[in-house]
Amino acid sequence: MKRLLALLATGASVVGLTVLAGPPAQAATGCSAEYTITSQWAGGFQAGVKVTNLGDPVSDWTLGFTMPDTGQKVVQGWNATWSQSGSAVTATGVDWNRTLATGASTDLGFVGSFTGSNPAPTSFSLNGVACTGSVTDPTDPPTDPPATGAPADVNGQLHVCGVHLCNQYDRPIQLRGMSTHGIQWFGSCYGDASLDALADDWKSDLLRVAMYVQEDGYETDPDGFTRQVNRLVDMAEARGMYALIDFHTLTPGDPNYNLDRAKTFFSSVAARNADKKNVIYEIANEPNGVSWAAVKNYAEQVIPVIRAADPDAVVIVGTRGWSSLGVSDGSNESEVVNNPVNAANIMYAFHFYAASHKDNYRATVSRAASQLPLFASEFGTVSATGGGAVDRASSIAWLDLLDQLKISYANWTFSDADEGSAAFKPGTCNGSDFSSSAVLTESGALLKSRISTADNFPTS
Ligand code: IDC
Repeated sequence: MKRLLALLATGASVVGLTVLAGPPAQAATGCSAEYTITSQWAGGFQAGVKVTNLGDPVSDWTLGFTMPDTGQKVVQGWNATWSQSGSAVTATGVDWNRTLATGASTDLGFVGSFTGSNPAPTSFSLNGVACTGSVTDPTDPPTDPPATGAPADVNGQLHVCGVHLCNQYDRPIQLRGMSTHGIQWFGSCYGDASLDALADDWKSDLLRVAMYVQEDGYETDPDGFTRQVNRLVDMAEARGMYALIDFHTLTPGDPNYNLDRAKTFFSSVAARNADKKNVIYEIANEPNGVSWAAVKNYAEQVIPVIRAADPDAVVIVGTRGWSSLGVSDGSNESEVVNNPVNAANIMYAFHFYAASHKDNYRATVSRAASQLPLFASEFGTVSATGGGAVDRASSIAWLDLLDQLKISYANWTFSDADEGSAAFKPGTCNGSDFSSSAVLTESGALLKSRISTADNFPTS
């Protein structure tokens, strides 16, 4: 776990956290507050505050702190009721966290804006008592065993166990990573330097390889695109990442239009990659304008082709309504629950775009996750067009939900496309810097801050 411990006295502001051992625990002094900037972009930032009550139990609390710079404002907060008057900020506990026993902690957060500099707040207090104490987080090292290798090396061959994705120790895991944009357009974004950054800086667990079938994709050069996909599988493998091979059907929406191409493509990539442990197959990106029965029929013809060559790989099946489990077509998950694909070791795709798809989609995923193995193999922080502004609140709500349900995800896109969903600013892929915060968009900064936190994959 990456967390900044008790640096408040120094007023340190940290972007991109590193693990620090806390100072020795001190006598109870009322409270401790650990302030962390989890991401920052031009004029804005996201911060978390972990509050620990070191005094007597409290049944109602208010946290206070001071913003050192006049331009710093709380825009929107969570897990407390937030207000600000001048430089003074208060956060009051809500129903489920308003009681804090001695030693108990709660995590709050907010999105803020700033005009000049963005120093860490000062003068934290809990119910008027200064938070001068410090705690050593029991989940921080050395009690937390360090990661012992790259994600694909630690987890090995994956399989579906109940509704989860499980690793070689038969334990549920969540993979967090990024999707390419169409490889026919953004090949310059997928070289050694960018993939090193994805593996080493982003600590991504997976690379989704989006191979469009139409739109100047696979259909124009089957052998060439098959080679490109295999090359990216190898590059992901060399960096210890999983590779999700996405047969990116989109228009037309009926995957059966591409059935013969799918059989040809998957028999080839499955045979070529059968001995690898890092490959997952996604057989139809986003079926649309087509019934679930037609999608199921397609899946039941393509999956046996994959199994014949690569029997143990996980396969992801797209769902109706642009992989919305049918919701975008006025249906819901019951059509899949009642009529599942007749194959083992499969998961179902759920895609969303945070600015377009909100509470009713989240409710569907919450419900469906106890009945179907789900994989969020594509999602964006913006609207379903792939452009527009990042919807931070909805994106964070989604990411928190996926984390809670251990649903693996890949974000659209690891590219420098000129649209809000891209992680890099336009022109980045012509250069050699894929690591500094200067090349990230708001979406990229948010996703990097989420994906790069420690995985803690179970190993026994
Ligand atoms: C979008 C790209 C955009 C491209 C368009 C058409 O971001 O640059 O012009 O496709 O190819 C999806 C699709 C994905 C879309 C994305 C955003 O899987 O191909 O990418 N999206 O519209 N489903 C929902 C949204």
